[in-house]
Amino acid sequence: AQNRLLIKNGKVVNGDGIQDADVYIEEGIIKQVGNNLIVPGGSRLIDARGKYVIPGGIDTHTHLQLPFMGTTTADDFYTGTRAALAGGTTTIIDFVIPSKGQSLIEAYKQWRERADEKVACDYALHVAVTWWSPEVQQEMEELCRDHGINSFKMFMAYKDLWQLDDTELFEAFERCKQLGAVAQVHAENGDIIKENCKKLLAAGVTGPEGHEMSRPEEVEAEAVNRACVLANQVNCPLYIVHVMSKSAGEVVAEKRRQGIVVYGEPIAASLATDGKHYWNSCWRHAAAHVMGPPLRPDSTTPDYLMDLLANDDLQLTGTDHCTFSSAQKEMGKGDFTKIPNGVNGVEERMSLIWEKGVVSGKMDPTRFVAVTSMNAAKIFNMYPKKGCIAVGSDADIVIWDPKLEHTISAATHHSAVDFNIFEGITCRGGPEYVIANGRVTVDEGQVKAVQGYGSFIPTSPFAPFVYEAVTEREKVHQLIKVEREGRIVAVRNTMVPVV
Ligand code: DUC
Ligand code: ZN
Ligand code: ZN
Repeated sequence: AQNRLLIKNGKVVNGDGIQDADVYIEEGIIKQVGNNLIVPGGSRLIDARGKYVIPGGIDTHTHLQLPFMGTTTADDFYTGTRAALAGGTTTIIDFVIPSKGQSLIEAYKQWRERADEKVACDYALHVAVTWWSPEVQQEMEELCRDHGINSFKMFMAYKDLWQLDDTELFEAFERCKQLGAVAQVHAENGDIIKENCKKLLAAGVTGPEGHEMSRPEEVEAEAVNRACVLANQVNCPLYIVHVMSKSAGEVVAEKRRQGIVVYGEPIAASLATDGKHYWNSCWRHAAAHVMGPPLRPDSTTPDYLMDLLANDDLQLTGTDHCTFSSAQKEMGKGDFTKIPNGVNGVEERMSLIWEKGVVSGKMDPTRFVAVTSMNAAKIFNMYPKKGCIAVGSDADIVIWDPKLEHTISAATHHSAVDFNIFEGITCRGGPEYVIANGRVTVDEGQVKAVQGYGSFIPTSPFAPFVYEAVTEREKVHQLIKVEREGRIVAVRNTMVPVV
């Protein structure tokens, strides 16, 4: 009976519509959606009258158990996924980050080992490309073919650690294009950041405010623009992670208007708080907000990004959940460049977007589902297994109570970190039940996460993995030459049907 669940009388919301319907779940899968369902006896009944029945959230961007800046994040794959479930997120996508020179496959296996035994909800992985060589290119193909990876993230910042230069970015985008993988970028100009940091420290600016001053928003916008230009040279669709500023969001919107395929991911932090905190007189408070790219001192930024998200100039949301305790943040006392970069959000994202997106009147519940779940599932090729409530989909479902009121606080959150950057924000709307793979993991508000219950969700690239076409419908990537009046006027990568 534990495996059978009937959710009655709710409003079922998908990214493309709302219906009054009941949902019947068996063995972790949605078996029926409709009215007057005939279901076996002994099923548990949940009454969702007056509530929304929505697909579990997908957080496109987390860093759990990440070794970074001389320490390791406070949340591991258990506490992080437990916090995710508590907030209505049932799938996370974490980043494998190989160290410079490390085999990507080896790093991938490390992440799988860390995560598999701990995750309380399902997870997928992106792989970061932190250095560039023929071996890396080979391993990218292997990861796509054999290991369920369909996205790669390149860093334009963190010089001397993870940053790629423009030639490497160009080649990496070309490789993603060939593989049909999603190319993601952390868009900030790492060269400028490094120079600005030196100048600020020399001038005696050592506090957390120096972090923002060293990388103002034009440093982000320039990199977003450059990434779009580079990716467009090889016809590669592009995904901008953590869109943090108005000007970065504007670049994405403008490029899309020009017909460039680019997706923008604002995060809980950029949608719900701002960079004024870096000037807070309490060092610990200010340092807690240090993340890369930084939050913006312009306090109109969150509302602006929410508008772009509502009208589809930006498409989906993550959190960059990457937590460090106050003691860990202290490592940067006296030198802001040593403050471990990262903030929380995996638990708060859904409620914050509901409060500041839906309750504010900017978006309706279907758009909320699109930007918190469906679009992520589509872009990372997990749809319709994830991202919707439909027969055959995974039973990842949240009963969302618009009347539930909750004030965010470090005293009550589920993350292992001792600070919450959203402290004191009241959200009207939240998860009453969270069902992950058919299991009730939040039950009338009580969190019942189980370590190791989640599994790895392999994702495959969109382009077929075939270089020798077998059927007419298969496509390969080829260099095409465009000739006009006997002269070559363009040489580009493109997808052409093979006959
Ligand atoms: N930014 C962060 O704040 N933390 C992890 C890595 C990153 O790019
Ligand atoms: Zn990043
Ligand atoms: Zn990140």
